[in-house]
Amino acid sequence: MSQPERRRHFLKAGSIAAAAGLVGNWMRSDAAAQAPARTSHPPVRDEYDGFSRFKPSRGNDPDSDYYLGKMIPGFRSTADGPAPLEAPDLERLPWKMVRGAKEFHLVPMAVEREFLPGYKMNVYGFNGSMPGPTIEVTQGDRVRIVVTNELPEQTTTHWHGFELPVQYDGSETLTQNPIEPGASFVYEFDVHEEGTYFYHSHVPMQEAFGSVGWFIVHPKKVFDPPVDRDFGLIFQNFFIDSNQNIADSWQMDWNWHTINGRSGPYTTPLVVKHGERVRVRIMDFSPMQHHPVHLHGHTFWVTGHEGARIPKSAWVPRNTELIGIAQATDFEFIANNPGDWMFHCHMVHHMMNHMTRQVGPRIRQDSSVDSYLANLASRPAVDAVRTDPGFATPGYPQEMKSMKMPEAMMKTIWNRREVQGMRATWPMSVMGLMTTLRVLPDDLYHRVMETDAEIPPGSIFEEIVNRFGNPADYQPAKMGGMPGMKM
Ligand SMILES: [Cu+2]
Repeated sequence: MSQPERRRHFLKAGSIAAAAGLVGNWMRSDAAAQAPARTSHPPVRDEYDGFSRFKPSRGNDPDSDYYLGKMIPGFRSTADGPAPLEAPDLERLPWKMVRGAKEFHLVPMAVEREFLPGYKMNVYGFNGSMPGPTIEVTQGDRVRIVVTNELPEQTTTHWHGFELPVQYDGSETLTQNPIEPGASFVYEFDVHEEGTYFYHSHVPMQEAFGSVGWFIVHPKKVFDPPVDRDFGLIFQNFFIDSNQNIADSWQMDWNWHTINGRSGPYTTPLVVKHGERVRVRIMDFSPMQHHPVHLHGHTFWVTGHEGARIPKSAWVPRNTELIGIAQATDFEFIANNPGDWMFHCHMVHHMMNHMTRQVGPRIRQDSSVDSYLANLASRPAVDAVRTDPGFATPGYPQEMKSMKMPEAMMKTIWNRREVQGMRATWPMSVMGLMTTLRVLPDDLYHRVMETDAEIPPGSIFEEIVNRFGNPADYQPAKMGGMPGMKM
């Protein structure tokens, strides 16, 4: 059993009684059942200078601390300490206190990472994972990181952004000798800073191969207002030829794109409760590409780059933020708009997987674009079963076709708690550097994340439309005519 399966199995026994009760509520259509229940949160003020945490709103006075939810407190109290980082699909690196330092063991190694179900790619990572496991400490900690090289070649590990004694900086040959295969090197330093950092190999080709991981430092004094949820997403690009499963780090082009080591639609949605204060930390560890990261349905504040939260007077409201290579950006928003929202890099080639198989000539060989433009009725037919006829300039139309999504792949994509109740067709549009932000009222959050109730595709989304949208204009998902898609 995978970890999510074990969790579902474990939860099943305890949730049968609760689920039976929920089904009753679920089927009712009276006003009381429709009202969002917020019983699991302590009471908070819903309105601040015209900004409601439970209504999408541009707010009122732009000079107000509460404009666009800027300083709207979360449900979490500062006394609870900082929210732990959630990096979907990545583990946290355990530590033990040894001689006054938090001691971590990090192992650079070759890793097989399943970008999509059935697409197992050979890359470099740490401790069996690409990206590596998250190091999470508190400002003021002393850390000792024992790095044992299990790569077939020399390496060093760099602690990106830290102000530390130079002999621990991990710059190969500049500050230390390379760590030979099988050998270890011990890094030890005090962590003065706070914020969003990461570690990576300092050998360029190893970086291009994926050797990176989060190094998150929580501030000693919790920021006010604290966030309820704290997510970390690492964006990466690879070139992996159509008949290969080994990344080619010499290429100047990139056809596979991952967030925390998975490509959409296998990226795991960020699921939050309606009204929560959410921080997302995004880091671009692509070899050669910047990413304009765009969130639908919300306006977020850019609250920091690399280090800790910057003064609120310097926060900038955005819908899209360009994140450069090796840069980390933090943003915060109030999840005040229920729904399943696209959250993605806006570069079109980054919104697809393995695009060499998906567009243009491979499915429309021998079709002339010119003749189509001269006569729009003569649209060339799509041949989705044609196999790799070669490269030519893509023609019209430009709709992506023939991404193979066999039944086993679809089952794996759907067999995750976080996607339950999304529209049946959602996997067709969430690809490459794309994921989803799900903002759910408390009762629906409970149903998706904390019970093992049967949740039909589309049911949670439809319920949100019923409560917050206009059900008369809602279009249920059409399941016919999608190539390769069997559900
Ligand atoms: Cu991009």
